[in-house]
Amino acid sequence: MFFELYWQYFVAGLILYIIARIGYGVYSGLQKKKKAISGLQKKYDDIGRLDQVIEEETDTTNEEVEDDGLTPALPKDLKHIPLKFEKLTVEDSIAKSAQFYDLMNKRRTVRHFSSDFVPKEIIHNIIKTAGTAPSGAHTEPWTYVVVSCPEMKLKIRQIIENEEEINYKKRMSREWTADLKPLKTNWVKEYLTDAPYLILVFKQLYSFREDGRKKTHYYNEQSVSLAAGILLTAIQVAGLVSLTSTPLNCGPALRLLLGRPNSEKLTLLLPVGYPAEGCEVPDLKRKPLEDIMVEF
Ligand code: IYR
Repeated sequence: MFFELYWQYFVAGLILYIIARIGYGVYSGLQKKKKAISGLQKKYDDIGRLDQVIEEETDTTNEEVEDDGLTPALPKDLKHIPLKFEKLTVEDSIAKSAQFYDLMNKRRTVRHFSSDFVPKEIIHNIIKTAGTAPSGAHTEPWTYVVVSCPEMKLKIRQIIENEEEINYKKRMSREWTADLKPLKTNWVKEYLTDAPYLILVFKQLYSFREDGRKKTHYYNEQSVSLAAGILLTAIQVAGLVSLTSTPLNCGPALRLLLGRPNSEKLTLLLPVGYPAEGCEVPDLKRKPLEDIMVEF
């Protein structure tokens, strides 16, 4: 038979094939390792170069640093001054924190406003207070647009009611509208023309320095959220009420109406003033401390 006659050749062929496969495996493994090593080498080289760049950029004795595009947005020689801090006694600290909690615990979201006059000075103080919020690299990425002009308030109301009707009827899920039922909200927003002031909070995604270069606003979302918390607190301290609203799909139209640039996005709209006579709010309960805090 053919196989009986030539079996030695078959066996030799098979052995050669196995040796070739093993050889190729070893070779390609070595190639892969070589590639990985040269990748790592490149990475280290890049890090080395980066270190060198950082070193050069931070070398303040080098005058050319001014033109390299890495000059900080804040003054390079910004002074550091002693902190103004008055230490309270423990008793005062306990009393003040408890009093402040009582005041803030009375804060309620109000949907029915009176049109009673509120002096502008109060609104200015409130916004100055919001402007004390911390921000990423002290970029202060916020613009507060205060609207008291009745025609402008009406235009804002029209934009919002048109969109909110579509939101309630089409865009919001059935679960969402069901969850809002107990709060008795809908797309009719009388407060937008009743309240003496509307404060629209815009977050600035970026801005420009005096020399026209772009200024990055790090953590603008968090910075504006922190400022909004302080804004609500200042409104409460001033004895006024507000409603934290986030008009869905109205941002671009309101931004254009109010002449704000493309670099700004509407984050919140708050009517601010006094509550309407006989104003009611939902009887909501707040979570107790043990449900919102975990201690170690
Ligand atoms: N923006 C709508 C819907 C709305 C959504 C939530 I979440 C609320 O807590 C309340 C309302 C409105 O202002 O009616």
